[in-house]
Amino acid sequence: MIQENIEHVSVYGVLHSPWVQAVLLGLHEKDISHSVQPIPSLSSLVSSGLMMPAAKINKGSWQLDSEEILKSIGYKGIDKVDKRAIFRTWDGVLHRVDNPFEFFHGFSLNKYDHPSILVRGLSSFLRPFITYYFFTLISFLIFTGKRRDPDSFADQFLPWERRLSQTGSLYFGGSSPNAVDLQLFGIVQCHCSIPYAPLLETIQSDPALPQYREWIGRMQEHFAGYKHLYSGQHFRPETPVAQRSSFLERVVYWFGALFMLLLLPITLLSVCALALLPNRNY
Ligand SMILES: N[C@@H](CCC(=O)N[C@@H](CS)C(=O)NCC(=O)O)C(=O)O
Repeated sequence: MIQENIEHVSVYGVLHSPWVQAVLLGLHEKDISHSVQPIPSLSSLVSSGLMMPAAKINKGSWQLDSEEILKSIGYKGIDKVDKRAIFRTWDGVLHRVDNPFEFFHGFSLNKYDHPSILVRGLSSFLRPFITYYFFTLISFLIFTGKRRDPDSFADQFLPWERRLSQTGSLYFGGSSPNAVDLQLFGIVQCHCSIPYAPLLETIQSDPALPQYREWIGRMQEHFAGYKHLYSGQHFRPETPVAQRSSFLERVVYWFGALFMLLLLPITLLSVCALALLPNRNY
């Protein structure tokens, strides 16, 4: 349901999540004042663990699910067939833990604005917990056989390639992006933020995907002023790199990561307890 008179939206989430990206792209496009926090509020932690994105419109309650959040800020919903086809383009993302250092490094670079240096410092120290959580979750999904690589990573993009050629539209939403564009482009940001080379190279150069690359270029132009664009380094037209944390914030992040490693049994117990909360849809 569309929410009227939106003054400010608080978003909890990590910039490597496609669904968080979709929400942030929507807020940017609608020019809605918003802030992003990498650590959930206590109420959202208790009700839905570390599930992201969560958004709070004005002073309302925390709401989950990117599509629902996008609907609240004025986008139309996505039909079931499209949803499944969007989700398929996520294949390959579980490879991001192949190199644990790259995974933690990617998270350490995330930039979160907050006027207070104390809050920024504390969130840099606590953020590694979220990284441990996702590292464990993804490793668990791999361990339980959820990662099955296709013969070609191009296949997952073909329905969208065909749609662009058949309609001749600039965007999946027609003359302007809709929620489908935002979720698909959110997944592109996800693939580019901690890249898995075979997958990224497929999107960049597979001869079966010319329209999809053109669409990525158009989206990059459309979202030129967006602060969290990771694809701009990998696709034309080149756009500025997503904002990065300061050196000091990174030092605090790695200090936090080391501290939690020294407390590994406690870190793992907390990660598992949070992973057992409901609302997961893998
Ligand atoms: N359908 C949801 C998917 C959200 C989702 O899967 N979020 C992942 C991050 S990409 C998450 O928070 N997982 C944590 C968990 O499952 O506990 C949406 O569109 O928001």
